[in-house]
Amino acid sequence: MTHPPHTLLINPTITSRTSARFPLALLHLAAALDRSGSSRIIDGNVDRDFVNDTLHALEQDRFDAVGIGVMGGPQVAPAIAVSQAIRARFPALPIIWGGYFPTLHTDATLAAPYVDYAVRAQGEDTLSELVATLSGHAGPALEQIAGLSWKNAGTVVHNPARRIVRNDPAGLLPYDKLGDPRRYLARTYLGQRTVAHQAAIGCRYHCTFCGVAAMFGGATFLPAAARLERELGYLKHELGADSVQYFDHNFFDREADMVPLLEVMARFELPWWCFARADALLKLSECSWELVRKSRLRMAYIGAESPSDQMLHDIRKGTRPDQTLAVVEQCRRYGVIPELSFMVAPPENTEEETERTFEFIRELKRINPQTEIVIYVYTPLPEHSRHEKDRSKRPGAPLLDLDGEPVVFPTTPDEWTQPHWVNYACHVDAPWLTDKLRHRINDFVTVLRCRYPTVQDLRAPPWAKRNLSAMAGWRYRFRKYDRPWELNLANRLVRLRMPQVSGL
Ligand code: B12
Repeated sequence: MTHPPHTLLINPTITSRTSARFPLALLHLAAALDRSGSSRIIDGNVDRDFVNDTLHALEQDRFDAVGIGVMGGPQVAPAIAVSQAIRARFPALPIIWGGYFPTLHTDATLAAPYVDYAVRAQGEDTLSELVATLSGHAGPALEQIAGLSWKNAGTVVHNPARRIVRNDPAGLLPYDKLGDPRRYLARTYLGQRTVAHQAAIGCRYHCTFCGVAAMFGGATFLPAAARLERELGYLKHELGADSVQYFDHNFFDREADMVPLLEVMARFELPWWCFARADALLKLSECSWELVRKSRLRMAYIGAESPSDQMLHDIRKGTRPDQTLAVVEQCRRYGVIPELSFMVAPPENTEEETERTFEFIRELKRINPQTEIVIYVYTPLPEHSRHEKDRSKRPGAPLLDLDGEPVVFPTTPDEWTQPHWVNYACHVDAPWLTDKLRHRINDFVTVLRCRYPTVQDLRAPPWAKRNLSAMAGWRYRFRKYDRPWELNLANRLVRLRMPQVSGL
């Protein structure tokens, strides 16, 4: 007897309860699974005892498989914890990992005894086929499921990649699977009830450092305007959302294709935030800027990465430092706050590049003091993580640690939970970073964020921010970044927010 597959989907805890946003990956997967079966979602960001609740759900109900979404960094440890608990209590139940971690580190994922299947890249169709097969419900043979990696008699098999497709679900995402979806609306800089949404998927660029390029290999699909309209209508009128954070990998794609979406957004007038590129914003026509204004874009997160033409070329970024300078000026004119991210301490010319970046940031702040700055350490992906189409294109020099030894990446999920590898995945530390430079970067960031506290911080009262800014003034002006003990002390009292850790 076969039956329609029933799947349990889990988002292991990665952030605080207040920073929890819709688990969009699981909602998309559930929409696909429910076409020929059924599914349930457990979100560890909201449900803080999610391991026990998972076991409880598995005792209560019969599931054919468990799908776990895993992003590199702090989500790996809770993903292991829940997988091990399931394996111990329900040894026969298939455990499937999907998302960025298993896509970028497939062999490491399948080296773990508590993972049976790794779904690479876009998951809707691969997972639907896999659970149909596992439940005996007329699914294809395992070797025919594109995008799947699996274990066959002890060896790991990587099936061919699956083509990325436009994934507009037929109706609304199944938000009601999350209990009360209003729990996911939050007070942010954008509004009292900010909601997360992803309109387009993928990105047409091939930046060598980026997990998105590794996942999508240059493919991107914009949604139909009708879909955006349907989702925004529900989010605004049913849930009461008053602003939107768009998770699109790169919001501004080709202008002609964007206009129908911007027209929808201009009708809803929900203040918004998105990821964008300097070149795309600079190319936008006056008409489109008018739509951007009407739709109330408040902040655009732009990967500036580096002030160096050479480095931008080597990482295949496709933008130039002069475009970064121009875009902060342009954003000032249109009343949009640019939030620029940089990657300091690259493996080559480590100190020199870092100091140049600090100077470049000062220049940007002179042009547009509202510019928000996010600083990451440059932690390139291992060569094997890159998309198969991009492997060996502009490879960097071999990565060496401080002793001149080649950097060896972890080969199991457990190794990826070691603090220095979690820091690597979060772009806050690298094996070639000296203590001196690590302190220098931290000190610069402290002085900068005290001198210019982020508008995204709603916790610290305005007077505290003003005091901090005044205290940091002389250090910033005279470039006396080293050991800002008084700012660290004041900061501990005020606890300024870190957008790079918690998102908006
Ligand atoms: C929201 C978000 C977060 C949230 C958490 C989300 C959550 N899980 O609750 C927060 C803010 C906590 C977060 C944190 C981090 N994030 Co984050 N995050 C995102 C973001 C913006 C959206 C994710 C999303 O919902 N996408 C929409 C869904 C539909 O797409 P998807 O997740 O890719 O899902 C598809 C597939 O991946 C797959 N899939 C996913 N899960 C599963 C599960 C199963 C079972 C299967 C079969 C398939 C599958 O199928 C899905 C549908 O096709 C992405 C960028 C992006 N636009 O995707 C970055 C992104 C995923 N984050 C990233 C990173 C690196 C991080 C950090 C680890 C580091 C950092 N500094 O940014 C931090 C951790 C910070 C810390 N110190 O704690 C990178 C990952 C790339 C990489 N190299 O691994 C991304 C791509 C951003 C980027 N461009 O660099 N993040």
